Amino acid sequence: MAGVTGTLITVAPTGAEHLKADVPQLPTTLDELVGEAKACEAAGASMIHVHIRDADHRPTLDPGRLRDTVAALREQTSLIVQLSTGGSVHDPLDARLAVLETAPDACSLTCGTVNFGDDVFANPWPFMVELYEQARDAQVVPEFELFDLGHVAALRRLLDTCGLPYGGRVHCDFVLGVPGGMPGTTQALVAGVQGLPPEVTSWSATGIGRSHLPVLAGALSLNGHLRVGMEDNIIYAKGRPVRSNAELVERATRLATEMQRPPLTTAQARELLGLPPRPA
Ligand code: KMH
Ligand code: ZN
Repeated sequence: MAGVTGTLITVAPTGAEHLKADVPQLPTTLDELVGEAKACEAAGASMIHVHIRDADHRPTLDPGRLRDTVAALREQTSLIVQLSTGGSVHDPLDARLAVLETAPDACSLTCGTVNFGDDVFANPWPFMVELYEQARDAQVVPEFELFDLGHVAALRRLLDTCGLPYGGRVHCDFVLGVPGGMPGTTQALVAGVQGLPPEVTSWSATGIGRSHLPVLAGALSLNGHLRVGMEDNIIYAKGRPVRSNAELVERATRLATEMQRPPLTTAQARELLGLPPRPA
């Protein structure tokens, strides 16, 4: 996009899949999440993709907790706050829509149903349209999540049906390597990028698990933006677990900088996504 050069780094610190008992360093409390968010902003992230947990560290879409989380992140960071409307595979569609009532800057919007390991991540067409329209009414910028090549075609249909989202920009994120979706390969990423509608103004990519680094490298070489974080990957290197989200952001910053596309500031990222400047 003219005027904004550099790399948008999104951090997805928690997700809905890993268990705290298995991954104690996963940020599941509000304090842990805000601490990680601050460290990730200092390391080069400009957007945070947020899933929250309840007092027992289980995924929740509780509106009160979501509101408190948005408020705390706004107060203590200048990160763009993107709430997940995907939740966990067990969340009902109405609870996922209600996320928009908690006043985030941005939200995820997955462009179709996909097998998700042994489960199904349901995103029926009428739900996608409803989420799209409610996000526009609430002045929330959607990020279109593309887990499969069919999702790229569904994004085309969504833009034809509903027009441009709030902010007038179209940003999407490839999530590759979910068992059931597109594989985490450069070939799959290239196929996805080649199929993007011309209205798309920016895209990022993330690879699940062992595809994290190959997808990151592929995205950088294709001029894409990056998403990293423990939602997607808990192994830093062979035999070495991730210690914190910040170290994944630090690595992405190093690689993007070497590729002559250093991280965007949060103000630049807001411009890229069509968000108004943060109130002073
Ligand atoms: N947890 C996955 C079932 C999103 O955040 O919008 C869905 C997901 C996508 O993580
Ligand atoms: Zn997510």
